[in-house]
Amino acid sequence: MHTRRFGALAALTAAVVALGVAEAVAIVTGATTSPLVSVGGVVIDNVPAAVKDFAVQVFYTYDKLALSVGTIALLAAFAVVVGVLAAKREIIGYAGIGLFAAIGIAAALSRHAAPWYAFVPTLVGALAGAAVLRWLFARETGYNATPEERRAFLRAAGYTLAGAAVLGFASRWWSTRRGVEADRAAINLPPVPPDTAVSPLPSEADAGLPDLAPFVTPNKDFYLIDTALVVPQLTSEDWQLRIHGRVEKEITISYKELLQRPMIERYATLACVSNEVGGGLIGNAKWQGVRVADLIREARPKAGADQVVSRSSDGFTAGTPTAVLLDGRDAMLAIAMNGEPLPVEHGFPVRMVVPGLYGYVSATKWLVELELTSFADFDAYWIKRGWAAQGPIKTESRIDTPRDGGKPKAGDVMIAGVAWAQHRGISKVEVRVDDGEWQTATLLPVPSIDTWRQWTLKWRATPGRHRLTVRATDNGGQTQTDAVAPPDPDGATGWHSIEVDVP
Ligand SMILES: Nc1nc2c(c(=O)[nH]1)N[C@H]1C(S)=C(S)[C@@H](COP(=O)(O)O)O[C@H]1N2
Ligand SMILES: [Mo]
Repeated sequence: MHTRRFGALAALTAAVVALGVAEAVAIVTGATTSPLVSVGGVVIDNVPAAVKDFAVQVFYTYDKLALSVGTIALLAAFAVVVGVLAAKREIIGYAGIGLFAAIGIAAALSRHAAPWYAFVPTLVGALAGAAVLRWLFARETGYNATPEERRAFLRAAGYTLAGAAVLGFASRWWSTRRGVEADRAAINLPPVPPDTAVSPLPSEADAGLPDLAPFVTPNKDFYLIDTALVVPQLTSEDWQLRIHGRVEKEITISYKELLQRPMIERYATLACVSNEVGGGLIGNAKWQGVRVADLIREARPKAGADQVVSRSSDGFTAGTPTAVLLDGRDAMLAIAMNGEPLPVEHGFPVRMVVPGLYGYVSATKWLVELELTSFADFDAYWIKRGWAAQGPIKTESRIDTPRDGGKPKAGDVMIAGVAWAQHRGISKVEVRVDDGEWQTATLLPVPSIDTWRQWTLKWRATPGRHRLTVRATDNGGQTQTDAVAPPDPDGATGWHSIEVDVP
């Protein structure tokens, strides 16, 4: 007979040992075989879209951390309940561990491209957890223990718990930061021939104002959106791309072979369909890579193959119109971002970049497959979850400075921001102060129609509260609509508007 408090402590220790050992074993078998990662992945792929959008909005890209913390908290609560029951009947403890193992194993085996041995980390972890539970229960002398015995026992349990937690975190850190970072650091990017390289940016492309998004977004500041609970670890050695499906000729290409193909370099602005009006899920980078169109033509698509599904190593998919990839725009398999090999979290070793389309229908990171199919035959990841199959980027603009709620001094104030309509280009940006006339802003130069464009407008600010509103017009003459729409299903619309208080 044991106390409830003892039962809870013993079960908690067993749970931490189980998870820590599973993480350590997962180093050998691959991160996605870990119970925490695979259960988290199942949750990410199956939560209702509304809950996920809410989480993305609340936690931005920290939603994964929130998910991990939430999962661990839930597990701890589960362990405590099981432990309390097990204090009366020890067998309940093993039943609880068995349930935990069944869920972990089912999740691990269900993940994309799961190896047959994906059950091993959870199984070994569960056995270790059960052994610890037995050990703790056997050592505890229950109600008759002397205070010394009790303290000695608590110490033993505490050390076990702490040791397992450290083992788990160290393993996680090791498995996500080793190999692939070293591989990435050793990559020598092939030179880009002058005729397909970008010309140096004119210094006037960037007004360089405080708070204004720089024309080129540094990699460390570039927004991150993906469904991967742990960043897929894919070395350039392991990487290969398979082009298959409705093609005359299937193609498989290695990283080495990819690097030997003609290289192009382009500036292109990526945007997320989930970006709210005025939001920050957009960034501009210089990409280096290989034209997708050349590879697709070599594979010779069959009639009716109107969709190219790009698939990542973790099973994410995006569906891009074949016609868009072949229409002459600089769609590429990117290997470098702003002059360095793709950062691991941005898709190392290879990702797609397609100017003009939102990321969810084009920008697949950790790319391993291009499958020619049709829109009628296959719905990609976000399409299954209700988002639009076609995702051209909408014409939008944003005020970066002054800031919303800012207090600029009366007199000359520089209003500035960015406007974008990728692959159509921006022809005009207008700003309105309160209910005044639309005033035409100065447009800064851009290297192509595939990037955002900075704009500036000098304003003689007068004391009081003012509302500033911006709207852009693309090269097709379409002015950004004022109709307010949420991101779901194909991108937010409306005018960005801010308020300032001029003292
Ligand atoms: N493998 C994979 N690629 C992906 C995604 C993903 O979830 N998994 N998300 C897409 C979405 S929705 C966007 S907006 C872009 C974001 O790219 P970034 O994280 O490099 O900014 O990646 C795209 N590529
Ligand atoms: Mo996105």
